[in-house]
Parts: sequence; structure tokens; C-alpha cells
Amino acid sequence: MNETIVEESLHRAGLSDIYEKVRQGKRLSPEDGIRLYETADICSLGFLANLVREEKNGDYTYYIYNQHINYSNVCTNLCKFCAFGKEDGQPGAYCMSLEEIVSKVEERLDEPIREVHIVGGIHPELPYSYYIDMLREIKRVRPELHIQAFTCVEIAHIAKMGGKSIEEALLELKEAGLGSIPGGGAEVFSPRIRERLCPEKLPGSQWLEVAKTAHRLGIKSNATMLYGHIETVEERIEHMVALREAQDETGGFMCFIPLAFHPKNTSLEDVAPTSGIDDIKNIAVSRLMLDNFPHIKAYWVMLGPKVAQLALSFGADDMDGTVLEEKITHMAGGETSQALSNREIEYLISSAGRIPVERDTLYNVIKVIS
Ligand code: V47
Repeated sequence: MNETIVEESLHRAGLSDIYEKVRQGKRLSPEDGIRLYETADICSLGFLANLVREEKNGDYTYYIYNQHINYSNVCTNLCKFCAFGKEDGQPGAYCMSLEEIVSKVEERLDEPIREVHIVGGIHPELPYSYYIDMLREIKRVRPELHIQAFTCVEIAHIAKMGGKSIEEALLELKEAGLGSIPGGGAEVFSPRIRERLCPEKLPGSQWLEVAKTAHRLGIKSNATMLYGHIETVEERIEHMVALREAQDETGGFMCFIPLAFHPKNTSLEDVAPTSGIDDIKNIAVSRLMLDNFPHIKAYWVMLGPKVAQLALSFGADDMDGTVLEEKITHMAGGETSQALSNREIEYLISSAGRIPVERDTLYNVIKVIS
């Protein structure tokens, strides 16, 4: 595009100074982040985010062949935004035995699955050995599978159940087969939000401590932010800045995933679902603010495949994966299908003018689809 036209648009949007910072690779301030959220000029915002996206990842757009297992929805936290968690004994509450978990993995041994993504509720009774044995058993039936399991909130709980420090528990989980940690449970770090929506949940500061401890032990992790409920734009930016600071310390985060809140069947049913513009803004602003995160993921399960595809021009360079049997979004009214085939994901990426790249969990390239 003609340089002058771009500069004129950015000037009209009041974003020339941010453009200059982006061009020079300078870090954006929290105030810059707030202005980016406030702009109505989504094209200028996208232009800026895309500069960073292409600087970091070119046209490469990653996806993974993966499987999700939600081993139990029994949860003592019962966060107001969640339709998945149930009290023990409540109708619909479930907890999979180790045999059931293993058979979920065995059912798909003929597929080229690279990663199993495992998340569950904060179960009041499952012993420490359940989690260790789960990892060992999965590794026994499929040793090459990368296990991305247990959010930082679950890790803190598992450690408590075993009477271990976070560090001890992480080392033992790693020894049993834990490959990396998914980004859930971060929600919004603001104590105001946590007090109102998830008072029982691990505080944001402790979520960050678990993540940093994992990184120091050589375990990589992801980070999320749940947006579109009662949080303010300032609280979103504070959340990103806290992650950026943690990443400066450890460098252990692989990707950031903005998660679009789905209100159905939750205590926040009155909240309107997120708009396409807000979805795109969260992708773009996070790409610009999180200058030390290598990847931004457009999680198609929550965004819907069409918005996720558009996000690839607004900062995102990852579409997660094939997924299958996702429960957290679908219990909250998510209308996307349960899985996409790798062909469907590749089509979404290539028809957005990008290059599909099959990756493993740690972003090693498996196949560039040309
Ligand atoms: O922590 C709960 C969120 C998260 C709702 O690391 C909801 O690659 C929307 O973290 N509407 C779990 N979101 C999922 C998650 C995740 C997903 C995909 C990839 C990765 C990754 C991580 O889902 C929870 C919570 O923040 N959540 N309820 C809801 N009603």
C-alpha cells in the first residue's frame, strides 16, 4: 500500500505515534494499549498488528493435530462465567476413570495426533496419584504424544492434594510425562474481577507464580485472557502487561489466546455475546502489547472459524488445532462444530492468503503446506 495513504489513515485515527513505535520496535505503554482498544478504525489497528505478525511469523500460520480430554467437570470453584463446572453429585457431574481416559487415547491411535490437551475442574477428592498415573498411562499407550495438561490453577490444586510444593509437583508431573501447560485459568488477573466472578479461584499473582516456576523448570506454557464479561479495557491491558513482565523474566510463554466469553448456561446469561469487532480488537491489541510473545492464537472453537480466519489478518498466526470433543465452550452455548479436519483448517488458512504450517506443541514445524 502507498506509504502516504497508510500514514494519512493512521494520522486520522490518531495512531501515528504508535505506528512510529511499532516501526522502531519500541514497547507500547498501557496508555497506548487503551487508545488501541478505543479506536473505531479497525483497519488501521489491523494494519499495525499485522506489521508485528509478519515481522515475527511472516505468512506462516500454525495449527496442530490435537485431541482434547476434559477428565472431570467436578469443581469447587464454580466460577460465575463457567457452564462446565458442577458440584460433586449434582446432575451432569462426571469424573473419568483412568481406564476411560486411556481408552479415549486408544480410540484414536490410527490418527496422526501430536498433542493431547487435558483440562478439568478443581476436584475436591481426586488424589495426587490420579494425575501422575493419568500422565504415565497415556505415555504408556502412546509414548510419542505430547501431553499439554492441567492449567496453573489445577497445578496449584494438585500440589496441595499431594502435600507438595509447586516445584516438587511440577517436577514429578514432568517426570510422569507432562510436556507443557495450557493457558487456562488466567481469566482476568484483576482482583476486582476475581472477587466478583471467581472468588474461590487461585489469585492472578499465584497463577503467574506457577507459570514462572514451570518455565524455570523447563516446562513451557500458554496464557489466556477471558474477555467480554464485566472487565474494563484498563483491566485487559493490566492483564497483558502482567504477562509481558512475566515473559521478560522467564521467556517461557509460547502463545497468548484471547478467549471470547460465551454466556449461555452461566450465571452471567444477561451479558451479550462478544461482537466480531471486539473479538478482532482483542487479537490485534494483544499482538501489539505482547511484543515478547512469539504467537497469538485465534481459537476457532470460541471465535467461530470465520472470525478466526479474519483474525489471521489482524495479528493472529495460530489457529490451535483439530480439537474434537471440546466441552468448556460447548456447555456455554458455543455453536462451532466439535472438530475441524486438518484439510478444513488448511483451507481456512490458505484462503486467507497465508501459509498453513502443521506444528507440534512447541512450535517445531512438521509440515509447510504449499
Ligand atoms: O480457563 C470458561 C475459559 C478456559 C467459559 O492453552 C470460558 O492453547 C468462554 O484455556 N466462555 C479453558 N470461555 C480453555 C483454555 C484453552 C483453550 C484452548 C487452547 C488453550 C491453550 C487453552 O476457558 C478457562 C476459562 O478461561 N472459559 N468458561 C465460557 N463460558
